[in-house]
Amino acid sequence: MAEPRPRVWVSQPLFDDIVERLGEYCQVTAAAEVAEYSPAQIAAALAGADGALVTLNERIGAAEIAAAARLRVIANVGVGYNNLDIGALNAAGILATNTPDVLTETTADFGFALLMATARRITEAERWLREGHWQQWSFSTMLGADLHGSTLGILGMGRIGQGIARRAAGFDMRVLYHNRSRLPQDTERECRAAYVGFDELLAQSDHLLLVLPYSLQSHHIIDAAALAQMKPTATLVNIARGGLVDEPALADALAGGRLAAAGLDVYEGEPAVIPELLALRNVVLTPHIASASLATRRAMVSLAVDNLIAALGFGADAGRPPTPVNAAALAAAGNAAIGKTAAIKR
Ligand code: 8YV
Repeated sequence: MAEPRPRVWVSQPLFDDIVERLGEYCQVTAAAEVAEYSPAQIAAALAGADGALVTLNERIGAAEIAAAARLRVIANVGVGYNNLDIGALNAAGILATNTPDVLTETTADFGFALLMATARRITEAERWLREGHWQQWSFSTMLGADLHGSTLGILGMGRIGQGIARRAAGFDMRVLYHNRSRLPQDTERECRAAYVGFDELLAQSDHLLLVLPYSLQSHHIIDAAALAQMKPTATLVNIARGGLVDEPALADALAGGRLAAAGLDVYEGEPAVIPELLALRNVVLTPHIASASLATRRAMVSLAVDNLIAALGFGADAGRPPTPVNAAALAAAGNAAIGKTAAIKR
């Protein structure tokens, strides 16, 4: 008798024509509508699955995989994977994959767009105009901050941070960065970026962009004390994860004139945004869309599908998913054949 085909759960509607590729190898259960799941619903969906394709909406930890005896791989559609408890997945021998690289340039574009909208008050100005406040042209309307000639600080200098630094050169900005580890000198030269300590980054930046992964260590890295070290004329832009910022402290600094403006694409309790931020005029708020160009979102789903197919042992890359997250940890634990082959490929 033929082996039963692996079962795969797709948690949200993605692009049908791309997700369809899974059907060649797997039995697919895909959400027909955007869904918000309780932990119990996620656990139930994973219980009979061999693989899952999920987004940042689905938080998966020990409880959600406790009954998932067959589960071998979770393919996350996104480069950030703080929705997954990697320790719990390691312990259960489950591979996680993410979608780096394919979203780098699109996300860096957006970081710059949000920075410009924030510094030059673009959305605030439009709102003001639409509300009928523009009665007469005036020299002092919507005065903002320049990008050219200013100092751009980048906190988190991975692929996306480097993409932003490369763009900043076109605006004649001085670029400073802080990162867990310093970049090789040739990369620093290519990005025209200088490494500084965290405190110096805060103190010197005219515009500070957050592009670092969220973890327990980076939780509220921008808190009241960090904000107090920034220039009162500075702008803060967050395209990484909401949990990096203490949002009430940010709202307080913005309301009190201790920070000029903020551009936020991500929120600690998203999709909820705290009322203190919603009430402010000097904040640009977007709904977590930094990677949302059609081409890039399609590429992300396609890479996640490739990961899933390969991790389940099919296709040209069988056993070697292109972008594993915890393959090395699984291999070190001698836990999964997938882990070993994927680690070698990386
Ligand atoms: C994704 C993101 O849209 O890649 C990331 O980490 O935050 C976004 O680009 C999101 O993860 C979708 O699940």
